[in-house]
Amino acid sequence: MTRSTLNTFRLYATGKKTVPLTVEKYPGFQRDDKYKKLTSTDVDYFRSIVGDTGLIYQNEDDLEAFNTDWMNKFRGQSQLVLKPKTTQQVSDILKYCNEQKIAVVPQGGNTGLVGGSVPLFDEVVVSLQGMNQIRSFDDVSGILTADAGCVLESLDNWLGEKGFMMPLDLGAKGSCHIGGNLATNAGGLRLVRYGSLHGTVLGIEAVLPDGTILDSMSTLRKDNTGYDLKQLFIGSEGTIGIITGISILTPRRPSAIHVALLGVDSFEDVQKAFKQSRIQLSEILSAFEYYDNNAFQIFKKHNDARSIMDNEYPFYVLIETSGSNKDHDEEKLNTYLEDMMTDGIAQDGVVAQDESQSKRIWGVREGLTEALGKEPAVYKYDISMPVSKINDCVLEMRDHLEQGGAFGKPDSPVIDVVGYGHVGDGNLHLNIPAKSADPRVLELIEPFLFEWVSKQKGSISAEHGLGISKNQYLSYSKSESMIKLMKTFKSVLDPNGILNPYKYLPTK
Ligand code: FAD
Ligand code: 2HG
Ligand code: ZN
Repeated sequence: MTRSTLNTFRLYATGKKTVPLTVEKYPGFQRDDKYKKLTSTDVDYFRSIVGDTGLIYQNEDDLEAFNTDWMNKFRGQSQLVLKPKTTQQVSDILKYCNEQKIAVVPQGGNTGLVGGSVPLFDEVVVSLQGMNQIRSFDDVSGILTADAGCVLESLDNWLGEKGFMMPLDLGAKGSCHIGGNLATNAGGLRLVRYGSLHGTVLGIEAVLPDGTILDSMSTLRKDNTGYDLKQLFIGSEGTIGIITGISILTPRRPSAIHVALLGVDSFEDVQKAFKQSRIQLSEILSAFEYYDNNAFQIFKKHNDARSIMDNEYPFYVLIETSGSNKDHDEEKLNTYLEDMMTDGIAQDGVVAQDESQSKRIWGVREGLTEALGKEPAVYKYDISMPVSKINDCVLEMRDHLEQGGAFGKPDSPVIDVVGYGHVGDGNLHLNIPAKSADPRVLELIEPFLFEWVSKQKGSISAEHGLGISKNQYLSYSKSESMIKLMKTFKSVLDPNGILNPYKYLPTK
């Protein structure tokens, strides 16, 4: 690929950092000329659909938040954001874009971590933030239907008043949309208990690129009639349709929640603690998370963290139980913790005594992403593998970077290699903070890491998706014939390739 035609290195000042354009930072992308450049006639047409207040056009200040991703790592150049309020408006927009061959980026809460939610060039952003109404709730079955633009935390709070909860939870809950969660097949902190969205989502409403409204808003738990088309949209990252509505099975909100933190000496012991938690806590276990001490040091660097424990340990394990009988759950958790300490598996253990202590314990785990984001640069990997390999991956990456001369000395470009994640799901978040975004560091990490993951028969993207960060590496996790079939699906559903171009599937 040739270098982008935009030759001037434009910098754009956001709140804290200066974010270069993605196409300047990662040369090699080129705008595909098959996509039409916007004209004033197009903008007038869109205005006729969404009205004056439903669009942002050529206003750099207002466009900035839609062009720049959460990490301040990717920045596109869209001149137009559309904010439809109804499914029909989404349909009218896509129909026109398809006819005119105007490229589109669907956007939810823009908290994605793989650059999928922002444009590269001048793609039109279709933001779902104006579609945020709850449609129905059945308190017998616990089935919720809602617009795709509802914020996850708002849905959870709304359900909370009715004694229910959302079956997924993540650090970005205050901003991410349920539609974005489906589009990325987000996993999060409680997947170990409530399972993946492939199981809890019962139906979707989506608009295809040609404007067809696919109404599959089933509220049935059982429905074996034909191909389960909704599954194709879960994790499709805005490449085959815009999700406008969702139907989801929500569990009862547990009345007794307990949170504990363990200090552990080795990853072997983290695994032992996990194995035992499934035996002793079994049906009340709702989260089993870990972070290493290096990750904790980065958290402390950026937070005024009062210590939860007196000493520090190589690894920390966060355990949450959710049940309906406080005394019973407390007894189970205390016995488990006592056993962990007696058996020498945990060196220390703390159980939160009230909600504020629970929040403090969760705050460290959930705050790691934000803390790492405050480092000058961070290479972020979201991979899955057998649980036993999780820490090997961190250690081997440290060695590899050290041998490559990028880590271990005061003047090394890499600050640290840290690991944390969802142990219960075999999901490691490997983060490598660095003094700057340095191509030599990136060349050392990739494809070394993907080869390593592939050897373990793991996945190069466990829960964050592919976006623009991982699409070229898909073959490390999927066979040639699977990728070919994926490309066939894409071309059938989006023959003009207008939806989220340059991303998700390999372009090379
Ligand atoms: P966006 O970022 O706006 O979009 C993500 C992708 O989905 C893009 O490709 C976009 O085009 C597409 N998309 C969005 N909405 C739609 C729609 N309605 N129809 C079709 N396509 C659409 N992820 C996890 O899996 N687990 C975690 O624990 C987790 N924790 C996080 C913690 C923090 C602090 C942050 C910042 C992110 C975290 N994430 C996590 C990543 C991110 O929050 C999730 O991927 C989330 O599901 C994205 O939702 P969103 O609404 O922000 O989508
Ligand atoms: C989490 O589990 C998120 O906290 C973000 O998936 C992971 O920061 C990351 O790499
Ligand atoms: Zn995660």
